[in-house]
Amino acid sequence: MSITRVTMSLAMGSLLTLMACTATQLDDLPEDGVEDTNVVPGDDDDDTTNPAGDVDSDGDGLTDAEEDELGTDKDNPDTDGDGYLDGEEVLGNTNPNNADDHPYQAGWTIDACRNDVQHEGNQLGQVAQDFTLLSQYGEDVTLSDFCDDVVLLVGSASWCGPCQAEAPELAGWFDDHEQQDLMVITLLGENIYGQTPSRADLQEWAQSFGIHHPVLADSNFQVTARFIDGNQIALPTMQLLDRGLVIQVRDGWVSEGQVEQLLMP
Ligand SMILES: [Ca+2]
Ligand SMILES: [Ca+2]
Ligand SMILES: [Ca+2]
Ligand SMILES: [Ca+2]
Repeated sequence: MSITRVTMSLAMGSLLTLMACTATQLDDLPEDGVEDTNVVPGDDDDDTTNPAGDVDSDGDGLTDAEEDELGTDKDNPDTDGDGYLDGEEVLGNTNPNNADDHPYQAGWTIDACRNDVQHEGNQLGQVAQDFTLLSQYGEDVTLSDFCDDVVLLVGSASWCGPCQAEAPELAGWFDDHEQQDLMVITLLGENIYGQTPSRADLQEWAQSFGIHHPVLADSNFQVTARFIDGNQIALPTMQLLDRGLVIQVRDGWVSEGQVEQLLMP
């Protein structure tokens, strides 16, 4: 219980700092021409005459008025009890009223377009079909969450030598380009015994190769196979999706140069 409290107060502290910075930097010019010296978290107006107009009773980064609109509890900083503050969830594009929907532990950014993606199919030029699979953190990861990223999907298996050989290089691509909105997703179809990977198998793969991107259990290669013509899968497979999840390379070889080209503004 004490650990939970410490974590909560730390998270709250950093969120409040963030909110305060945002308010200071993004405020519109004050109507009365006097800069608001009374900037508090959740106070996004510039008046000094009515600072109580935007009260944040529970200190979660959302004003009481905003919480009324969202249907969250203005006296509870974490309405759905998933460990993430209401304000933190709104900033992170997750639902503060649904405990199953929350930011990723690893900090992978969830894009605002996640609920607006129109999935088409798995051919070149189409918006890839969605999937949700277990990650090395024991969480479900959904492709749509990265709708505003360039996404590289890599089909692999624990027993696959060439997959092992390229894994550290791909881990480096992600680390080098994460800030430019690259997401690399490893789809692990089987463990070394040819079985569906457990969470421990996913963790082992990630730790062995210094991977910070999602490593997902793709039971029986179900997602990997969507992009393959015929019955034979030659591992590793690579699919490159542009922003909007539009398929640019389907079951082909992808170079870092190709990835960088898509990342260019
Ligand atoms: Ca609040
Ligand atoms: Ca609240
Ligand atoms: Ca929450
Ligand atoms: Ca939630």
